[in-house]
Amino acid sequence: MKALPRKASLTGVVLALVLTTAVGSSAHETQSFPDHDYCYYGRVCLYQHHNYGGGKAFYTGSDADYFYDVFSNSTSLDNNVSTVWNNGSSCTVYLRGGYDFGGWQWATSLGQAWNLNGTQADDASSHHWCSPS
Ligand SMILES: [Ca+2]
Ligand SMILES: [Ca+2]
Repeated sequence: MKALPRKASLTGVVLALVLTTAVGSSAHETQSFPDHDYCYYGRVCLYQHHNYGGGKAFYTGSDADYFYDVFSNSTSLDNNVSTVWNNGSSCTVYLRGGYDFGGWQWATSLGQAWNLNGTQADDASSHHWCSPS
């Protein structure tokens, strides 16, 4: 993983990459679309390409299933996230490889942003605030 240049302090960086065997077999949640306007403070912001490129998607809370979610350019979000930026107000956000907070987890501390590579590249399917699930 490569940390992206950010204005915010990167102190207190905590990384927790834990591979788990559980990949959720979920009933997909009701379709919900994130607000695409801007990565306001308080949101976790996901991008289709590295370095905040391509489609954008912003969430204020946890999301158990990206199956029906789309970026601002209408591209599917599921298994297609390449940059994560935690612009939240209080917690680490945990990207998960599977639905319902299953599969691998990738911790992004407050103010931190990453280009996702390797196992995490184009594979995020849910995220949870403050704890892995
Ligand atoms: Ca969703
Ligand atoms: Ca996935």
